[in-house]
Amino acid sequence: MTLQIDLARFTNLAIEAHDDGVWVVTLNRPKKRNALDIDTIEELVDFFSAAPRAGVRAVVLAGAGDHFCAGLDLIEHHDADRGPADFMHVCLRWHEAFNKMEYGGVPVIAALQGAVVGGGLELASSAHIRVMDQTAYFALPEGQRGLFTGGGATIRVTDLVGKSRMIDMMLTGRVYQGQEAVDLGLAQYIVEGSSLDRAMELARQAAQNLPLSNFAICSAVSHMQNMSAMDAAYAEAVVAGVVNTQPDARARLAAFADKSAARVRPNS
Ligand code: 1HE
Repeated sequence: MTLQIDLARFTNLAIEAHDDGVWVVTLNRPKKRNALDIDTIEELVDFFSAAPRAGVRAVVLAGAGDHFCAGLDLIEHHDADRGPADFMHVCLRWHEAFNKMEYGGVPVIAALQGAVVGGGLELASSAHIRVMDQTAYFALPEGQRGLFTGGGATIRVTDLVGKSRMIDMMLTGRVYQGQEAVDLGLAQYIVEGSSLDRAMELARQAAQNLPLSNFAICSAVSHMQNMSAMDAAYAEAVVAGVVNTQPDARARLAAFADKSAARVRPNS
């Protein structure tokens, strides 16, 4: 049974479903530079919990306005004057949302522009593919604000750029942008025009894969990073046993055998 997602529930996220199974999820508080408040995180948890069972074939995650996301809502955090346990629980909800994205099995492609900073970078690094435009820039200003990362940067940003660069970003507020950001792994694509257009193309491409293949690509790879090499190899064999024998794959294999399927060629 396919789960229905009630779009009327969402106010901080603008959500559009397209016929090809690509859903566009837009952080929609541009006046606040899409800062992540409690309600936005809860909406991300709701959407990404439901997406794998709602027929969503790929998600483009975008931010409205000139900036993708300014990170933690610093005004809400200031006004709430939270204690340690309260903020620990805030962070655990961020992890819930971002883990659902990374491990949910639905491809998530982030379309980035302007500031991708603090928690905004933690959010972007939970996507499977990041596309940046020429205005996008990445930073971890937590150190300067008297804060520390709480939404997974110690794991995901370190994974992208390495421990020393991550520590440098936090200690000095270093900003990465342009081709250098791609070379470091903060984004996989940089475009002259709109990152949203390119992200949509990539999402449509990914949405043509069989859902079970995408499920494995977008959850098994992440899970295997957390395992020993021996266990990961075992898990890979089990996942491949299920995915590579799926009945829906037979038509694709038959098309290769009868030479009607596209061949893999170098870029022209
Ligand atoms: C905000 C936020 C925010 C903007 N929380 N309200 N993140 C940061 O340290 C980044 C903080 N933000 C900025 O550095 C800048 O706002 C931007 C580079 C993102 C955009 O600059 P600009 O000139 O376009 O906008 P602005 O004038 O600074 O802000 C416009 C409005 O957005 C203003 O509100 P207004 O009601 O006065 O109009 C700002 O207050 C509001 N705004 N950013 C709340 N972050 C789980 S731990 C994660 C820890 C972190 O993420 S720390 C990093 C926090």
